[in-house]
Amino acid sequence: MTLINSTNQISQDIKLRFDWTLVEIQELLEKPLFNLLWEAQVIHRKVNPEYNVQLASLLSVKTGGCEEDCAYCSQSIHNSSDVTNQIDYDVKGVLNRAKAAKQAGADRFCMGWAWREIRDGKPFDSMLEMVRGVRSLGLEACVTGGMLTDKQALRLAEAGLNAYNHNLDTSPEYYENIISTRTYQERLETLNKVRNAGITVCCGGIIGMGETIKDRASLLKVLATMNPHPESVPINALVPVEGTPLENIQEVDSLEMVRMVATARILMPKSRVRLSAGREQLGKESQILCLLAGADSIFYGDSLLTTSNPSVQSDRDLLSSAGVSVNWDLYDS
Ligand code: SAM
Ligand code: DTB
Ligand code: SF4
Repeated sequence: MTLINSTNQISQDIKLRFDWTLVEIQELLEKPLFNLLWEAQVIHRKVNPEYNVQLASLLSVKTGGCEEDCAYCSQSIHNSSDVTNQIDYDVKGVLNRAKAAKQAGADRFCMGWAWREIRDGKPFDSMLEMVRGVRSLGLEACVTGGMLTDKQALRLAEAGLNAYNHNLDTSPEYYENIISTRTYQERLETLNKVRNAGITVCCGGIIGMGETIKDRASLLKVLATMNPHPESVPINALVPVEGTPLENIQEVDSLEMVRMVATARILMPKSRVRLSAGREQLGKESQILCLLAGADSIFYGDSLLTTSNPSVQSDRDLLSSAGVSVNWDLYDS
């Protein structure tokens, strides 16, 4: 008999695979729901027996005016969404927001720039200062700012950046229906630069953009065959924004999110699976199913980048009602 006496040992027993096939992944996504939930939960309980949930707060440091044509995005100059009411933040403003996020209980602070790519110069120097400042507050720092060079990735790593978010968004096959100004290959190259600089990779996608189940499986296959797996995998449901080509698309069924999260947990057992945009449309019960099935992080705070998120209070209530362990001592009451 093998005695397993620590969480670490239990999670060491989980064998990671990097050779998942499209058929296997689609079969998981389409399994009878209870069987899928059971399979995901067995793994989730092993890797996260206390059901800890990482709270990540998000701030749009530079909003709007982006040259890319992502069909879902309010910040693209190709779309007519009105995001002009948001301010651009300086270093002090960002660090004030990071402090407030920490006081509200966040563990991670994610900063977004609506850029096609990072360019050297004052805004990049400020980004580095923001990263150093966020780290010195004792928070994990994550940045999303489009494509970057090897040298910029190394400078971000030196500043202490923990993670860089760059999503693949959808399958390679469906991608051209969503974005034409940047290729899938360019996205993969950006992810490699991040990885080579020693920064952890935060990479996921969006469901509800008109893709098929096979497309979802194909996106997950790209992620789950990366070696190592992305350390964090944000799963977003489309937030339909007025002025974007996807504004009137039919809302995705909440159980589709549950299936996506559960499958991601099975494929990438040790990655953080973040239940990301679209939680307002989900409802309490589906969110709880996602937390049960494998989500171990949420975006926490009243807003995402340009759209709203469940309120801090409703998230505290959600986590309490699920009995999910969060380090409550961190919270301002
Ligand atoms: N410009 C950078 C980039 O594209 O990498 C950073 C910001 S971008 C807004 C970050 C990610 O947010 C996108 O890749 C997409 O997956 C997600 N996102 C943006 N708008 C969304 C929406 N309306 N609904 C769901 N997810 C969205
Ligand atoms: C991610 O995958 N989702 C976040 C974060 N990474 C940067 C962004 C969600 C944006 C939702 C739409 C908005 O608020 O503009
Ligand atoms: Fe620009 Fe990022 Fe929005 Fe695409 S998702 S338009 S790259 S801000």
